[in-house]
Amino acid sequence: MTEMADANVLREKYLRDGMLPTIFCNGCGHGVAVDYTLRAIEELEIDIDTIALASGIGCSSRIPGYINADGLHTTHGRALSLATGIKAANPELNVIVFTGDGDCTGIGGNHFIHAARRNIDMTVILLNNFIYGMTGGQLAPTAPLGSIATTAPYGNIEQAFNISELATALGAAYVARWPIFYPYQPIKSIKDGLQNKGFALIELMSPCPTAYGRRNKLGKIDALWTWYEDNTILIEEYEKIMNYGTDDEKEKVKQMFQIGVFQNEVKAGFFEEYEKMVERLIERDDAKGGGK
Ligand SMILES: Cc1ncc(C[n+]2csc(CCOP(=O)(O)OP(=O)(O)O)c2C)c(N)n1
Repeated sequence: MTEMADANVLREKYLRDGMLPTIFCNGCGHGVAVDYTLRAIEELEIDIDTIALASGIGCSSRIPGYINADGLHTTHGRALSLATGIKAANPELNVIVFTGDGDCTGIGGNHFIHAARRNIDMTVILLNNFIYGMTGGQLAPTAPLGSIATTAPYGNIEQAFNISELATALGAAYVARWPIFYPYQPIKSIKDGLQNKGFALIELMSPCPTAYGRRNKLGKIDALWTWYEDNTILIEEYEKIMNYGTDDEKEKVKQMFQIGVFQNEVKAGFFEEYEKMVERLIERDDAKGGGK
């Protein structure tokens, strides 16, 4: 592990001072995601001018505004489409998307499914706080069963999206999920995602004490962090229990969020495949006499 960069140095180098302080509430994990991303960029020595950011709408989608890189703050749920356009226009760019669970899997769900299926070359940092934070706490499609939200005052009765498993099933090249309070693994995953040529999803479980926590008896940050501790399990541990555990242990871990790296494949992203196709067609036309 390289030595951790000083936070003030990162702030000076990468943040737009005039945009600070952020809109994030006390105890929100979104600012930590900014820190992890900047550390990943710094450790990989990526020139910030080669980065293009995109986001939709929501607290998490405000992040590109704080980072001194070119970016698009787009419409709700459409960050991945705009990011696809950026990558198509200039495949040299490192495209990073910041999005929320509502933005990406609620209103933007279909775009997410197809961007992952097509393995579009980009890094998506999805901040899953189980709720529509910015608009005051409507139910998100990721909210666990029983969650209280403004639109679910008697408890959520809908099954939740398992975002990382969905992306894995769709064939995204890189997929990882970490609670935000793990300091090293998310940075490593963001680095791996940035270096991966295909669609990289890093789902960060980010607490929202204001819109989710207060309604769910998790308003104090230590209660939320304990909840994450109690309700997450490393993929390797999960598999061990499913193979060798008792029935009770298996039932218990099935209710938990698996965390870790779900998928890490080396395969060409969409635009690399596209370039190859163009080359094939040029060769075919050349063989036919230059298309004359
Ligand atoms: C088309 C459209 N529908 C609804 C909204 C209202 N809206 C703005 S942000 C938001 C929810 C964002 O939630 P999420 O993506 O989970 O991000 P968070 O704020 O929790 O980080 C909604 C519903 C909008 N701006 N545009």
